[in-house]
Amino acid sequence: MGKLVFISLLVAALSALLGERFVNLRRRALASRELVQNHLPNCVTLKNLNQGSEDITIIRDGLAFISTGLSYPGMPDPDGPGKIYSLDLQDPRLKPLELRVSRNFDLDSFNPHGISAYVSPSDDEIYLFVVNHPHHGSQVEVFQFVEDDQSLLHLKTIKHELLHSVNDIVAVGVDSFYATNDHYFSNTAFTSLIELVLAQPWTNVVYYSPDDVRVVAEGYYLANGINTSPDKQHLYVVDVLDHNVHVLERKEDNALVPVKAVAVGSMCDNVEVDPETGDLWLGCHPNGWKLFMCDTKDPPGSEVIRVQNIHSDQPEVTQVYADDGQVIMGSSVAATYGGKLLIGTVFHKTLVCDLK
Ligand SMILES: [Ca+2]
Ligand SMILES: [Ca+2]
Repeated sequence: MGKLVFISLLVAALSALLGERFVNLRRRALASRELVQNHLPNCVTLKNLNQGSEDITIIRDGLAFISTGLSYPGMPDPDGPGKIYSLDLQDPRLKPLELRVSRNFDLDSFNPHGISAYVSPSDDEIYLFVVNHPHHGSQVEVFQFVEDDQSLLHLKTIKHELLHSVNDIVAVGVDSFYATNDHYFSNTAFTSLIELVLAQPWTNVVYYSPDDVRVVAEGYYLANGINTSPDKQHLYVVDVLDHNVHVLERKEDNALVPVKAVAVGSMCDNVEVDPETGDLWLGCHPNGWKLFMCDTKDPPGSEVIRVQNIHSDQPEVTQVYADDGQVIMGSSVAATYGGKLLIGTVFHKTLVCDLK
């Protein structure tokens, strides 16, 4: 059965069963609006990164890590297994490099999703935490980045029943992190669709360390991107379906206390934080319905939103880039360094633009 036929039947059945309530839920879940083009100068697509770049993170000196080749229920499948690339934003050639991975790791089933880099303050070693969905499961891989030969040394795989549907992750130590679960059930195309149309606040944030794993925040419709403030005292959790960034305070025992929610007016996905200014950069989906349908004749657009002064009484929310899908479809992440903006997508190209 075609995707459109199946969805139409499901929507008709749920409308009959739930009436007005379902219509309201669906409106919120797949909010759509017309997009006015808002382009930036000197945009170019990055070589070899046209099968998605779901998550990107930039560490010191403009070194970016990029996850590519995500296979996710309901989205177009990539040609082969996923990969991790690095990109030196100080090098004007802007050439992404595929990172080699140590032999003890199963590359054939590698399906990387959210990523987070942790630079150890004691020895400056760089650890890359990668959400992985081999065979559509859910686990976290911890790698050490070996800069000299641009490779990743696989250190360990972390699995836990609370990490059942992980979307994104933020490392807070060499073996500790916070992660979002984007579904209540395990993530399959069917449960994904059911949860999307029912739009219930069933998803959560989990804290993980080797001797302490627990749910530390919950009540999100679809928890997605997660990151910390530069001083690591606050966490930002992006809920795609309620169109908010949730600000939480991090306690000594790693518990989280909700502070406030900041409306961003779009279905935002991953969040990167500028280490100098503390600004939040969000890759967002302006039209959830089009993203879900993935029809290249009526493509999903892309939108980048910046939030400044998020801890003040009046955070400034600005749209920095918007495209109707002719240039780039399904933006999931945005990250900046040195006046450049990198835009990654769930299954399409990767763009780099000048901010001015
Ligand atoms: Ca991330
Ligand atoms: Ca995400």
